Amino acid sequence: MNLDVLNGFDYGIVSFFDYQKYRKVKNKDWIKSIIVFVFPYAGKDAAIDGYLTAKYAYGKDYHLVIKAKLEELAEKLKLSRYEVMTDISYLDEKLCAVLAGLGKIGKNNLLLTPKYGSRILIGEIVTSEELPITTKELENPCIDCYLCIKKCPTQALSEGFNKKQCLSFLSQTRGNTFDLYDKMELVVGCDICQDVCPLNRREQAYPKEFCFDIKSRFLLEEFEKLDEESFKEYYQDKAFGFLGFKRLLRNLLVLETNNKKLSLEALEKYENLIDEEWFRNHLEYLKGRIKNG
Ligand code: B12
Ligand code: SF4
Ligand code: SF4
Repeated sequence: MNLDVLNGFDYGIVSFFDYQKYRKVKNKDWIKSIIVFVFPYAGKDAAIDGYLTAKYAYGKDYHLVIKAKLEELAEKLKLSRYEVMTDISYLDEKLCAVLAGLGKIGKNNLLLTPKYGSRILIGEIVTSEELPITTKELENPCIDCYLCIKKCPTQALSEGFNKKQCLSFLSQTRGNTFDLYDKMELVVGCDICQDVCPLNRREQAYPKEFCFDIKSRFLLEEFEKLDEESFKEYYQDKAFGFLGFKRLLRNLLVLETNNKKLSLEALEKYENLIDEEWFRNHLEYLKGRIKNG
């Protein structure tokens, strides 16, 4: 098979058989190869007032962008049977990338490639074709400087990776790990362990679809004009759209409290807006913080 159409993309190929030595996947016996791709994204903070999302979510939803690119490539390759995936995948994508020789896992728990560092998103085409594998021995680009571990505000990387302490996880869940919310700085996700990594210092060229757009900047006074329906419509092309209105409102109220911009009276108006136990618990926690100054 002529793989020339992949020129210009950062990819590697691993056999599905080799992948399954580490992680078994049920009912996918037709798959023979996985073509693993990495796509860089923005490295600089957007210079704009307001609360921001993590940089992977600056532009158009990467699920849509990457899947469209991979679909186009798969068509051009004339693969007889294939699937394209990113993130929402039955594969451990970092493991795929490591096995395909694209990089190694750094102390920040992320795939680090020699070319881009860790500010990349991973996607794959799985196919029934036997393709030439690219697996190769690669030195780990991680220089063991421990900056990611030291600078993680919640110590989520101190003993391996503890997702329950990770701010990225907390920004997505309704859970009640309240003692860590005061460390939250972004409305969605967290960039700290990547921002401090020396391997991420260089700004990379990245797909234009990942350029910052204004939907990744949040102001409470604008956001509260939305409701669940209008939220869905407005953010349908953003990677965080699936989180929904309530979780993002919770995050914004946390950030306003962290920045001492919210008064008890201002908080009270949200009490009748969302009549759900988890949300009320979060408001109680925020009230406590405001009362204690
Ligand atoms: C669930 C999830 C999360 C959850 C929980 C992650 C977790 N590990 O529990 C939360 C919300 C916390 C999260 C956060 C983030 N995520 Co996330 N996440 C995922 C998702 C959907 C599944 C991850 C998972 O559970 N994997 C299974 C577990 C077992 O693996 P793991 O512990 O994460 O990783 C281990 C294995 O890969 C293994 N491994 C790797 N190589 C090898 C080699 C061998 C030989 C062996 C045996 C094992 C092995 O070691 C790794 C480290 O322990 C993946 C997409 C996917 N389908 O893979 C994206 C993914 C990992 N996330 C991604 C991103 C971008 C992020 C964030 C940076 C987003 C942000 N800015 O906030 C943060 C980073 C936090 C951090 N420092 O890790 C990218 C990572 C890109 C990269 N450079 O690695 C992925 C691949 C999505 C994508 N398509 O690009 N994420
Ligand atoms: S994403 Fe943030 S909270 Fe999570 S491990 Fe990295 S620095 Fe820590
Ligand atoms: S900050 Fe240092 S220790 Fe952490 S992943 Fe980057 S190079 Fe490795």
